[in-house]
Amino acid sequence: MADPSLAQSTVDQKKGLKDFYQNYFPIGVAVSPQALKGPEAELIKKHFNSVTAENAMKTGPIHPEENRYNWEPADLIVSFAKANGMKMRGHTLCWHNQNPNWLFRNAKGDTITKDVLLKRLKEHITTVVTRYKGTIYAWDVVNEAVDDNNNKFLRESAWYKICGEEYIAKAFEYAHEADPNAKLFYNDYATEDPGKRERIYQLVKKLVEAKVPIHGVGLQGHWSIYEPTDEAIEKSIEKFSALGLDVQITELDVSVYPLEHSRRERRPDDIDTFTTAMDEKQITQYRMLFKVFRDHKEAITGVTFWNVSDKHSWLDSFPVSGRKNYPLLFDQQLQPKKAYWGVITF
Ligand code: HAH
Repeated sequence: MADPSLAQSTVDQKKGLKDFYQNYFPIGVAVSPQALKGPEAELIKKHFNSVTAENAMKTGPIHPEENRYNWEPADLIVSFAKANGMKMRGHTLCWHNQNPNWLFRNAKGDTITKDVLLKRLKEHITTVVTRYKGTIYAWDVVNEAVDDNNNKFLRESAWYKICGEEYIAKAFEYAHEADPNAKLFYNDYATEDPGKRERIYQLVKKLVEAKVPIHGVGLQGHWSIYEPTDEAIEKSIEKFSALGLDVQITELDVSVYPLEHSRRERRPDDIDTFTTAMDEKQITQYRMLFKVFRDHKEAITGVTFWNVSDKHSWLDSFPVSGRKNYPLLFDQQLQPKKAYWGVITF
């Protein structure tokens, strides 16, 4: 392949990612309210036509106490999206992580019953979805409910332990009641792993057959320069799409390290400089990914990056805290990387 950065001298510099992809799908980005000021805001406006709150709409941050919602950070992001004519995806209504302490317990500190938990879920979903009705066009309703272990099915989260499988269908029903026009997604990672893909498929198929209001599957897309292959991703896109569901890539980033899914301490051999070899592999991987996405544009209704630039990404602290990562298309100075030119030349 010719050096994609050569494109730099030939393409219209005013165009951003979203413009190169206008005939394909919206290009989104996960943001914090801080990213909506200064140079990052300019970068976001130039390149993206959809936004997601990285954290601000998760249950812990937005609903810290039973009778108190913390709307401000989420509202700031929603206003930014509106002011700039961008679409907005909601993330996320029901997850095993980043929940407030009060959610699963009563005043005495005992675990609550299924009845009470489903009431809380309904109240939470109704309140949040209603507030952003008409603005948020798609919601990640349930995030990561499926277990990573091939011998298990659903993750043994507090949701599952208290309610059993039913909480999943209920979450979709509550969201649909609150905003019948919103597109409702089941969202998960490692969707290209054969075992996990099959388990997610079984779950989603069951929901579709039971006429639960689910409209799409989100493939998070936390990938790496080493994996997955194009065949694995195509298989996932085609399999979920065949259920009549929209498919979105909801949390895209391409780590420069092999994938690991559990937290661990940094080791002396965890060198974290961005090498030329990583750069080269990242160009190839990003080009491959976007080719697959373009080839499946009939199935794919959105591609969202998880963070703006290498200046800051959640992968700087996960799974290895303190190990710098370089997973995005813009570098630490917010300049397009070689992989960027690779993605926009096709
Ligand atoms: C995602 N989990 C979450 O959906 C998102 O809300 C968060 O901000 C970052 C990542 C991904 C994940 C993983 O790749 C491996 C293990 C657990 C979770």
